[in-house]
Amino acid sequence: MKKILTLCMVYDDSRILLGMKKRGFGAGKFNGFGGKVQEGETIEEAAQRELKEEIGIVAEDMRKRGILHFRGEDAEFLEMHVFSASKFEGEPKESEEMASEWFLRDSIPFEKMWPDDKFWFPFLLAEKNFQGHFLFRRHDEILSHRVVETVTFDDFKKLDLRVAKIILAERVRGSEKLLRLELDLGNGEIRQIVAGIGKAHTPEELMGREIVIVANLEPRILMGLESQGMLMAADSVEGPVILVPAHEVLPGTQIR
Ligand code: 6OG
Repeated sequence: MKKILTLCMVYDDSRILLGMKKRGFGAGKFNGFGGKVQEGETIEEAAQRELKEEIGIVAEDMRKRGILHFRGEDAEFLEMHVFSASKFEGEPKESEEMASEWFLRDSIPFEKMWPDDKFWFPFLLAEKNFQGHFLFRRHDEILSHRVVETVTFDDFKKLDLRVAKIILAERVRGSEKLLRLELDLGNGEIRQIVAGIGKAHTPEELMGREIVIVANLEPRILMGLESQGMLMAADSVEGPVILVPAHEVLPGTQIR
């Protein structure tokens, strides 16, 4: 069963407010403020309620910042919704559950906090939204983790991703990895890109194939050649491997 939890971090330009949990889950650790979402309330309402219950303040500018997924080897699953706030009504006070304390942003007591915190705090404090996946052994050891900044759909739409057909491929003299490609983008548009895929691919096998490129990347000079875009490739032990459409489509087709 997946448990949904909230966590609200209160901080300003120089300090962050942390609570020392006195009892229950996470006792003895510093953390933000939060708890379980109850039946009939939204996740945002739960975040506000917990903040009020634990230290008696009401956030005026609470914002959703990220979701962290925790898996344990026993398959228990926690989904923690992280919020932040910097303006609030009331004075933080001690409750039977929590005692709070301000820390300077450059002396956060990570050694007395949950081990995942040091991985996502940099995103939080840099005002970036994030998502993370953690695999835990028991509750104290992280076996693997991945935290990334989330992008909005509008951010994504800024990328002009297109299918391009390779009409020429050759090795760049003096480089083991670089290939120079000429690409057909449809409507008579021909582009040159320089790509580091020469370990996993030979020029011969690439001729006539379709690939995916970021077509609106700022041009770059590599080994004296202008690269007018970037192809998409997946890292592998033999080097980057190209991504291709499953069926042939018209050169220049937009990807969305
Ligand atoms: P109660 O169930 O006691 O609320 N919490 C975690 N916080 C961090 N930073 N890392 C974790 O790693 C956590 N697991 C739980 C969510 C528990 C509070 O503890 C947080 C809740 O705010 C595993 O009401």
